[in-house]
This record gives sequence, C-alpha cells and structure tokens, in this order.
Amino acid sequence: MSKRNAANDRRRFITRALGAAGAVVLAGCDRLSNTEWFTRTLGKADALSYAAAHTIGRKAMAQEFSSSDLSPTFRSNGTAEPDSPEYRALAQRAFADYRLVVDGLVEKPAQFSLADLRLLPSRTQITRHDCVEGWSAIGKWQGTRLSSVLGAVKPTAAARYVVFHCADPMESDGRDLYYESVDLNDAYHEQTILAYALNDAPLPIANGAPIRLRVERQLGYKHAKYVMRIELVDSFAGFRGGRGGYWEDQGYQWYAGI
Ligand SMILES: Nc1nc2c(c(=O)[nH]1)N[C@H]1C(S)=C(S)[C@@H](COP(=O)(O)O)O[C@H]1N2
Ligand SMILES: [Mo]
Repeated sequence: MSKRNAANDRRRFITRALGAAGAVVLAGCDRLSNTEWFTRTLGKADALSYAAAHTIGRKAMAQEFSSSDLSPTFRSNGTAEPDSPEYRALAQRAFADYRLVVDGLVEKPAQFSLADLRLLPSRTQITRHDCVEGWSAIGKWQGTRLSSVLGAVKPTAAARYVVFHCADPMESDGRDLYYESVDLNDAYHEQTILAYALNDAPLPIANGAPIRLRVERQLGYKHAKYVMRIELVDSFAGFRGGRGGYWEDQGYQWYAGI
C-alpha cells in the first residue's frame, strides 16, 4: 500500500470512529465512558489506529498555527483545580517547592524544580487541542522538551512507556489520581513538551499548573495536567486498571491519534 493510501485509510477510519462517537449525546467524559459500544468500538480501534500511525511514520508533525489563529481563551476541562492538601500547599507558594520526580526504569533518577526545567532546552508551539467531547482550542505552549528530561535520566534498555502521575484525585475521597502514558516514540517526538506556559503567561492552574504534558498528535485526554511524577516502565499491565491511563481504564483507547 502506498503511503498516501495508508494515510487516507487511516483518516477515513478515524473519521468513522469519531463520527460514531459524535452521534452519541456527549455531556462529558463521564457520559462517554458509560457508553458500552464505545469501549467495544475503540478497544478495537486502538490496535488499528496505533498500527496505522506507525505505518505512516511517527515522526510526522502536528500542524502548527500562527498567533492570529489563537483562540480568544483556552478553556479548562476535567479537573480545574486539584482537590488535595498537597497540591494546595504547592500552589500557595507559587510552586516554589514543586519537584518533578522522574524515576522507574532509568539509570539516574532525578528531581527537577521549575527553575531546573526552564534551564533545559524548550520549545514553543501553537497547536490545536482536540477534546473527545467535541470542542477544540488553539493555544501557544512553551515547555521543556520531554526528550531533554529523558536525556538527563537515561532510560534503561527495558523502558518502553512513560507514565505521567498527576496531582488530581478523581474520587471525592481523595483517591484515584489522574494518570496517563505514552510510548517512547511520542515521548521523544519534537513537539512533546512539559509545558509551563500558555499564551505567553505562566500556565494557569485551570490548565494544569505547574506542568502539563503536550503530546500534540493525540486527543486531549492524553495531555496530562498537574504532572507530579514521570515513571519509565516496561508495561502498565499491573498498574491500576492496566490500560495505561485514567480514561483508558474506563474504556477510552490508549493510542488516541489524530
Ligand atoms: N490531570 C488531569 N489531566 C487532564 C484532565 C484531567 O481531568 N486531569 N483532563 C484531560 C482532558 S479530557 C482534556 S480535554 C484536557 C483539558 O485541558 P485544559 O484544561 O487545558 O483545556 O486535559 C486532559 N488532562
Ligand atoms: Mo478531553
């Protein structure tokens, strides 16, 4: 199959998958997760879209825009402020005490303050965020390239996935923290950054302060906000629901390519 046909097939496939999702009345991610067929459909779609993305080459860049394309405001979705004493304490001191822990299958586990992260190579990009609920927004993100952080900690040969542990509990009893994961292909991609700024201002709490992932070729729920810890693993099979992310454990596809 030629590259062009593969890309067309993939686009058609994804349009079909999302078109069907769009036909359900979606009040939010909760509603969607309860829809049985979505689990069924996108469970299979997962394997297919991941394979298709690899066929067309994972180096492809997400589209970038210009300042004139920026959305007037970048809305907040999901958690707007993590409800935990630990997070509140960090926020109160403007994240001066924040340390991003990076560990797991790495040679040199490390902790990074915001100042440390700002010293590493950064990238600025204007991209479109697509939420599975059916809205999009264009924002300007600046952040540390994830590849720079990984370069510092040196993943071992066994490392296959990067897990992002977030600050926000998804249950009112304070448990079930949001989490996400990507493979090394996306982790080392040029546009994959740990963003600390949005639209030329420090990242607001509503959008994931102090650090949120941007993984531009995937849907919104992959872009973990309030990232506290990054863990290199060889599998997420034994962790939480075993599907590599909070929404994935409710049935969303793990590879949410767009
Ligand atoms: N920690 C955390 N990350 C998260 C979420 C969340 O609830 N908690 N929601 C996800 C979803 S569904 C979307 S669309 C985006 C929303 O990002 P925004 O608040 O900057 O619009 O964050 C994603 N990352
Ligand atoms: Mo979303």
